[in-house]
Amino acid sequence: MQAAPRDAPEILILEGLRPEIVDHLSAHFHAHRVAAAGERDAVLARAGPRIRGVASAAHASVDGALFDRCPKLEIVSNFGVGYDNIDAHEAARRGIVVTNTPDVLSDEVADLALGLLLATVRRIPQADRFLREGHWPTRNYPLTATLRERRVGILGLGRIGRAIAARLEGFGVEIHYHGRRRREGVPYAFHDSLAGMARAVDVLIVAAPGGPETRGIVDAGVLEALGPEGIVVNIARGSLVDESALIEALRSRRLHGAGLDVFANEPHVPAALTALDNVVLLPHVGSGSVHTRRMMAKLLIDNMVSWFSGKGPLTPVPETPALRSGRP
Ligand code: 8YV
Repeated sequence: MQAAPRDAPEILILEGLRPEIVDHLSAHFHAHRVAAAGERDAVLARAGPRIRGVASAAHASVDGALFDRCPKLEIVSNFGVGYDNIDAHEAARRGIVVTNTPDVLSDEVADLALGLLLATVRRIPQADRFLREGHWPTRNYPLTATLRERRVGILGLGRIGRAIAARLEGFGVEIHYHGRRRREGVPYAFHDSLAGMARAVDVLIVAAPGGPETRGIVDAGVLEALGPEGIVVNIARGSLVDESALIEALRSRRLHGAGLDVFANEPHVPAALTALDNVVLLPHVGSGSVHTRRMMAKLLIDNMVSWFSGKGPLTPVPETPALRSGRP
């Protein structure tokens, strides 16, 4: 791997980024790597005052404490479309640009959402286990619930939500959505309250951003409103769902099932959840194909390179002021 030019900016690569990304960034920049959270302090003590860029990923928090230690920081480039790990308002207040990786992962995550939905409704992993355990010669696999005649509500009709809706159209289900605002030119039923949508549907797909505004909004009341045939699929962030209420609803069969790719305290998943038979659980793999992770890595690096070549960031988050982002 080529070495960075002598006058290249110094950057910090936070925990959780894969070695290929570290190698690529190291070819463009003088990179200081924090391989595990415990190393952060020592790396910042050594290099913090010279750091101009930060590369981050989902579980690495980027906040005022980090900004204080990197007074020359200009840009935070995040690996992932979700950036609830970053205090983007505080970054904006300090004139620091934040970028994420939108669009390149929407189709991949939407594919997985549909996979999780089908796996949950038709109990695909459970059927696979049944066959492997040798039960088929002695009895038939029990009949399952169906996607037929279901009404699906999408929480958050952003890029990923729309990609999910486009796929759902092919499944012949009724599509509803709830979000901060009604989307123009969208043929799906809009609900101005989440509880209202939950009463109208029996599948809830969570596709809205994490962060303080959405914390715990899928609460006991919403789960109750979905009803005993209700299914929850979450490919967004675990923080949106009251996990204890979800476990209780699933355990008491007041909710039929759940397909979860994300959890409140990743990578730790409560034993109360793994003990249940009416859930399909994945280790946060929504965007996790070789193809899509490569595209996300490229966009993280391109944002950083573009910024330091004076061309502005490619995909700044909405909190980043237009002036700093180079947008008109
Ligand atoms: C990544 C994600 O797994 O894009 C996101 O918001 O959650 C996922 O695509 C994650 O960001 C990896 O750090």
